[in-house]
Parts: sequence; C-alpha cells; structure tokens
Amino acid sequence: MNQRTFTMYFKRTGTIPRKNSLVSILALFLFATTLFAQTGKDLELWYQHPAGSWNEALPVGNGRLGAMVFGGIASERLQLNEESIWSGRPEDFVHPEAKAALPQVRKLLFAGQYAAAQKLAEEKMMGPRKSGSSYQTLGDLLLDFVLPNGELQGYRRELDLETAIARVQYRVGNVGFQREIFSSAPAKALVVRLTADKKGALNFSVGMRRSGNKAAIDVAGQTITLSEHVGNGVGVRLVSKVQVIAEGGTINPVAGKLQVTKADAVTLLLTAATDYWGKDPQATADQELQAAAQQTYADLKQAHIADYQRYFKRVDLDLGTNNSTLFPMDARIAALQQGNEDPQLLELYYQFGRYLLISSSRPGGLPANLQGIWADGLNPPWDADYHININIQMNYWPAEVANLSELHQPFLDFLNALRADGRKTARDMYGLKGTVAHFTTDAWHFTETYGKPQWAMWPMGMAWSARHLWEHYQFTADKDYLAKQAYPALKEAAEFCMAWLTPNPATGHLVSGPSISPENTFTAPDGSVATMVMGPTMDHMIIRELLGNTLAAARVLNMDKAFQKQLEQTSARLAPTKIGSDGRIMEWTEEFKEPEPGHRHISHLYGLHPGNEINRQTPELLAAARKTIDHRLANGGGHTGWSRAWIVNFFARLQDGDAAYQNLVALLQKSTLPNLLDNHPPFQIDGNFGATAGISEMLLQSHAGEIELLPAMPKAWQQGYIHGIVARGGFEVDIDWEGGKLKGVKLLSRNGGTCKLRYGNQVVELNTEKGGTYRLGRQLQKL
Ligand code: FUC
Repeated sequence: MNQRTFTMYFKRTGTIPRKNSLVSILALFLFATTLFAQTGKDLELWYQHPAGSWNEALPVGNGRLGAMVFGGIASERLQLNEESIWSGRPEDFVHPEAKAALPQVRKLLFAGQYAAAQKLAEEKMMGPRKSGSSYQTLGDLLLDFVLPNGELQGYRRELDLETAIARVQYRVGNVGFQREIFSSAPAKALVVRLTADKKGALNFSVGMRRSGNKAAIDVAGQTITLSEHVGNGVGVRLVSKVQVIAEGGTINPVAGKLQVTKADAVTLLLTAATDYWGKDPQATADQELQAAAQQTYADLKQAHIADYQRYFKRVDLDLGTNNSTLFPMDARIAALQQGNEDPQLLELYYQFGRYLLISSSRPGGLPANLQGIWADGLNPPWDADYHININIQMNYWPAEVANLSELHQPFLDFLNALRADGRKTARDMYGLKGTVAHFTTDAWHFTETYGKPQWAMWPMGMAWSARHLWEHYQFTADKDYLAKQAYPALKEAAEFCMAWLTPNPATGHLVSGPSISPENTFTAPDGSVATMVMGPTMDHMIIRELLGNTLAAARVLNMDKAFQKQLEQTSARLAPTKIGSDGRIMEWTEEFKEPEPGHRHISHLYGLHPGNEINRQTPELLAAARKTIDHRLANGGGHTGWSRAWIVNFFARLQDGDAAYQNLVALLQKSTLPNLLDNHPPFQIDGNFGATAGISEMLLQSHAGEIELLPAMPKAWQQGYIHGIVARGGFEVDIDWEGGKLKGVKLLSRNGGTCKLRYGNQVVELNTEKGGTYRLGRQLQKL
C-alpha cells in the first residue's frame, strides 16, 4: 500500500477502518500491497513517512549506546544517547534536623494533626538538595543529502525486531537509497550503512551537534569528535567519535563537517564514552572506534544480529493472525483506537518490550531509566532519572519471566551500589541501622529525600526494590549469587525496616511512618488535604514481603538464626491489610475521604502485584482488591501509561483475562505514541515494560507456590502459543492453546526439583531432573 492509496481510503470513508469492515479493507490493502509491494513482517514497525517528531522516531540501542532514527529524506537526524551521560555529582543532603523532628512528626500524626505534621516534615525532614542532576542526550548525528532530481517514491522506514536493525529506503528520480542503522553490543558502536543502487550516487555531509552548543566539535581526517564536560563542568566528561568509511568517492572536511562526494557506499561508525566508570573517555572512544573499524560491515552486522538474537529468540509468542501487518504502524494504532482488534499488534508490543530491555539494559551497565536510554535534550522529563516508587521496578517486571534474566543484573548491581549512601541516610536522617532509599535516585546514587512530603516522605524505595534481588534468585536458584549479592542487601534493607517500624499506641501493631501512600492525598477530618500518615497500607505490604524474603533467603543459606527469629517476630506484629466498610482494601489505617479517587498510583494493591500476599488463599482480599481497582477505574484511573500497565497486571492476578485484555488495548489506544513507546504523557518507558510483564502474567503465573498455566485468558485469544517464558524455580515453559483452552505444555527444568503445575482446577506435581523436558496434554496428563 502506498501513501496515496491509504489517503484515498481515508478520504473516501472519512474514517479509520472499523471492525466490521476489516475484511473488505484488508482486501483493498491486499490488492494495494500487491501493487506496491509494501507489506510488513510480523515483528516489524514500518511507516511510509519520516518521523515528524521524536515521538515517531525509532529507537535502537545496545544497552548503553542508543539512537532515535528519524529517517528523513533530504536530511537524517539520529538523536544519540549514552547511558552514563549525567550532569550532577554525588551529593549529601540529609536535613540536619530530620532525626530530631522524627518523633515529633510521629506524635502529631498519631494525634491526627496531619497539617501540623506535614508542615514540620516539610521544614525539617526534606533535604536541602542544591545542585540536582539529569540524564542528558549525547547529541545528534546529522546527515544532509544532495539528492538527484526527480520524484520521491517508495519511502519506507522500519524497525525490525528480529534483527534490531532500523532501515530507511526510498527512490529519488532514478536512484534507490537505503540506510541501515543498528547499535552493536559486540562492537560497542552505532553503525550506519548507506547504500544506493547507482554507483557514485551518495553525496552528503556528516555533522554532529549537542544541545546547549557547548560541545567542542573537531574534524580530523575521516573522523569527527564531539567532547564536553557536561552540566557546565558538573557532570561526566563525554567524548563521542564518528568515523566515515567510504567505498568510492571522496571525503573532505567542510565547515566543521565531513563532506562525502560520489561514494558508492558508506559506513559510519560512532562510539561514545564518559568517565562515569572511571575510564578516560577519549582513549575509550578511540579504541572502540579503531576496533570497530577493523571489521567489514557484513561482519559487524552479523555479529550484532547473533548477539541480539541470543536474547530475543528465547521467547516466541503467537496471539493469532489477521493480516494487519499490511498496515503501517501508525495506521494500525489509529485503527486500534477506533476499535479494530489486532492481536498481532499486541504480540508485537509484547516483543517490543523485550526488544527495549535488550536494547537498554545489558550486564555491566546502568539500569534502564525512566526513558530507557532514549531521551532528548539536556532536561528530559523528571530528569529521566531512577524513580523507585514504582517506575524503575516496573522496568524490570518482565526481565525474569520474559527470559531475559541477565538483563535484570544492571538493576541488581545498581541496588548494591545504592547501599553505601543508603546506610548513611539511615544513620544521618533517622538514626537507624540498615539501608534506606526514598522515592527517587540518580546515577550518583543519592538516597536522601527532598521536595514535598507528598512524594518525598516515603522511605520504601530500597525495601520495594529489594524484592528484585530475591526474585532473581527465585528464577535462577543461584545460591552463590544469593549469598554474595542478594542476601547482604536484603538483610540491610530489612534491618532498616525493623528499626523504622514503631508501635501504634491505639492498636499495638507495628506501623511505618511518617510515610505516604505514594503520591496520593486524603481529606483529613478538619477538611484539609493531607498526605502523610502513620501506617500506609503499601509500606506494610512491602515490609512484610521484604522480611519474608529475607527470612527465606537466610533459611536457604542456613545462616543468621537469631536474626531469623527477629524477622519472624517483627512480621507477626506488623499491621495487617484491612478491608474498609465499602469492601475495598484500605489505603490508610483510617477510612479517609479521597480527593482523587482515580489516582494513578494504586499502592495498596502492591500485595496483589507485584507482591503476592493477596492470592488464591485469601479470597476476601482478592474480592476487596477487585473492588479497589473497579473504584479507581470508575473514577478515571489508569490515565498514565504505567498506571494502565499496572492494571493489566492486577487483572491478570485476579484472573480476569477479559479485563486485563481491555486494559491492554486501552494502553495502546490511549497511552501509546506512534513509535509504540509508552506515553505517560510524555514518553516514559515503564508502561512498555509493565505491559510486557502483564501479557506474561496473563499466560503464566508462578508467584503463589505453583506454576499456573493460562490463568487469565481473554476471549480474544482463541488460538496461539507462547514458548520460552520462565517460571519461578527455573522452569522454561512452552504453552499452546486452542479454543481459548490449554492444548499442551512443555517444561524444561533448568535446575531440577519438584513443581506444582496448575491449569484451572487441575493440579499435578512433577518431580523433575535438571535439564529434563516434560510434556503434558490438555488435562495435564503426561505425554
Ligand atoms: C512517579 C509517578 C509519576 C511519574 C514519575 C516519574 O512519581 O507518580 O506519574 O511517573 O514517577
């Protein structure tokens, strides 16, 4: 289908295709596509026009070095990122009076004096953070083409998820042009290959620039070097280099750029480094460039594909076929918004989440931030930092289950890197032992808090994140990792929480506070809007889970017997999750009026997901959780991308496949940009990852001591399969279904051991051997 046919269609009907007319529309497109040969592959995003804005550009990345590909015709912009380009520096900013204020704030809150407590906390507990910090763009690689005369034809821009290569092609006059762009992990370089179907037809300039115009740009030989000490000297030192390798033609420096004239084909190699990890960025960028330049383009491409596919190919999902790949991606999203079903788009969206994790989170690097690694300008939204009151955790929800366990490691390493500062903050801000972190942090690992209590007075960032340390063990059964990396961090986080809890004089239960139910407010009895309490439900869910996980880890490692006792005793005294008079889970210890009943954070359902205290064994809490979500949704909830993605996971855990599906579709309809990136708004990557996790949860769950197959199947998914997802215990699972029901399952046991397998009401137990494969039929009978 070409642009004209497409426009004609829209003009004629004045609407975007509707469900009923899909068959005839597809027939039209089928006809059109045979005429113009513009079909798409299953796992491909394709477009018939260049990106008009950043939200349409296509992301590539090798975990660390990324680009947004705009695919322009007369000029190409590759907006560049490198994960360690941060302004700021390590900074200590505990409020010196916080420790003294703590008992007073608690007293006021227990006495119901919310406004006074809030004022005191704001004045005496919020840290005086001065300089701040931000993740920043690397800059742009700009290509300006001299094109032949003639008409533009056959434009196509695509991102192929099977190979992680972005491609742009078009004809101008009698010359066909093509460029391929990928970011290679093995070569540590961004690679751009330009070709034309006529010899000597490539004429273009290559330039670099960085926002703020403070970067030095040097051109020497065939290389351009961009360097800057970012953040006006308070931040990392950055060096990026691009080398132009031409086949045929000439390369000349012209006005700070390199001019390529009459080349047959050109490869551009771009490297980037900072001193964040303590290495000299100039030498690193140089060495990496030289090493990449030793290889042919064909070799670079082959090594890149092999490296990427080693992760990507582990999971294969099929949700059904409907020829929607005949549509370009923006038309598919528009059609979905109008009510068309597009199971292949959901399948692609699932794999896009995996693609994004492979491209933004590789072992040895920093974790994926609020925008993964892709962010424009010097001040991206929320500094593209590491918000740990849901966002970065959500980034890693799919890591284990979607068979990308190694890619979890950057987050786990990051948590360990937070511990030194977390220990200082626990001591200086609260006078307590253990480690603490609050609502957000940055590449410099601060754990103090600052700003307004509504989001800042929340010391659970480390405690929540610590669940990931345990989860990695649950999926890998790696005891060495548990002993060295996970347990020490779990223990310190638990130590803080145990010391932090204080008895509620009214109930005798241990409660957390002063704290908030992240970012939500309530109406205090005096009519004022308040946020801090003693004992928000979420904190107790997090702490209960953390103490339980730490205890389980200590038992596996058979150590710290006395500490194990303390963990048990503290857990037993923790305030329980309560159901309110209207049947919902209570968000706070009291039933307050809610000024924002559709609030995006649904924190008091932490125990449903990602936690597991609300499960099949707690039917009353499950019913109350259902009411809680329904109430949020009835009041406009789910309006940010990540919030909607969380709701998909909630409904999956509630085993309501249709509701999970509807929210998944709503995520694509309301919170997805033309390039399929999640829209908070603005772009924030957590919703992409959260949805990939949510689709996994619909098909497989293993949080409640058993492996449950197809727990939340929507009617829309009648036939299909998912192969290669992973359950706790280290079982790789292939599930096939037809007629919306289980057809068969294959299990690969990575570590041996028993597992309980459930499908509906059928339950079987399997004794497995390490490396063994087990096949079961639709009744879970052994085959
Ligand atoms: C949390 C959320 C916001 C946003 C920010 C980055 O604080 O409440 O919606 O996602 O993180």
